[in-house]
Amino acid sequence: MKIKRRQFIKKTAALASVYPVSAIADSSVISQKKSYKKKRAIVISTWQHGIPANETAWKILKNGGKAIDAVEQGVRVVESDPKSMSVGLGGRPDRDGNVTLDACIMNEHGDAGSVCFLQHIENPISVARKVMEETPHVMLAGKGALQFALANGFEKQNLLTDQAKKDWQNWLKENRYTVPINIENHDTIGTLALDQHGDLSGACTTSGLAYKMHGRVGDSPIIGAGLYVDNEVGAATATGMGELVMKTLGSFLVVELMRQGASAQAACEEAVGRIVKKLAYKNMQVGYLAIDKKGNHGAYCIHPGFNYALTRKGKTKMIDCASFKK
Ligand code: SD4
Repeated sequence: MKIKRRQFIKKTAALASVYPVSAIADSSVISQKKSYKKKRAIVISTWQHGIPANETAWKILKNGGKAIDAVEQGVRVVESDPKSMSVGLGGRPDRDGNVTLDACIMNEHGDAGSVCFLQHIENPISVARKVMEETPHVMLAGKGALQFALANGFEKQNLLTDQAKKDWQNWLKENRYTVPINIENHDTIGTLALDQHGDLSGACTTSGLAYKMHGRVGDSPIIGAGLYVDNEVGAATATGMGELVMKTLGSFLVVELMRQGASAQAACEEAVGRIVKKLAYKNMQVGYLAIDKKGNHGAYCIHPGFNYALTRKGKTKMIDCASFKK
């Protein structure tokens, strides 16, 4: 980073000796504006909490910011909202009362970063971004991920809110510690964005299935399962029962189908098709979201009930997703 900055300062100084600084600034603004006009930005996120995520992401996209910043900042809002009880602070705990978080992020270069089974950190997506940008690795887990976060200035905190604790204690009474597998106990946020430069990025973050077994990791931090981005083709993210998504490597599948010519919509439908053809899915929900390189979007899920937020030209709307089961 430092070397790049020094090189930049040197270069700018050299240019300034030939051109006045105002001329350099003006010409770069003009060339940026030209390229912005060529692409139509879009951001799309899972579920109702996709609205605040998209609104934050849009502020970045509309000013010509990068998709990677848009998706990170967007999902951070949801991670930090204690009322959103499936992500970050306030996320529902595992069946032993621990809030354990999974998150991953991918940029337009195909770089990826991920954390799983991370405790005590409100914004795992930003830890995942640091893993991507500042380590030679893709994924850090558990104590190692926490150690890395703390070493990078993230604060340790209690993520189990009073409400989540109360719900968990009630759940323990009624459910006698059995792992719940149904379509109602989850709500990950996955966000995909195409910026005005034509670049794609994605982020996915969750506290996973509520009352899962201690140590369970879902699809959301697994590159290719909960999220995949290929800047030549498109991006996809998943929500729902992670085990079904992992067994079919769903997000990678959606992107690969788009590479072979499927529309974003057809690719999501085919990826759901793989699940319902091969796996027991009766009470389990999975939903996919995808955007292609041109900003077309698609979505499909197994059961009715999945919805997503779409933002384009500054306008956000919620859309009910088409489903395999009617
Ligand atoms: C998981 N896929 O941990 C996540 C949960 C989820 O909507 O997406 N909920 O399996």
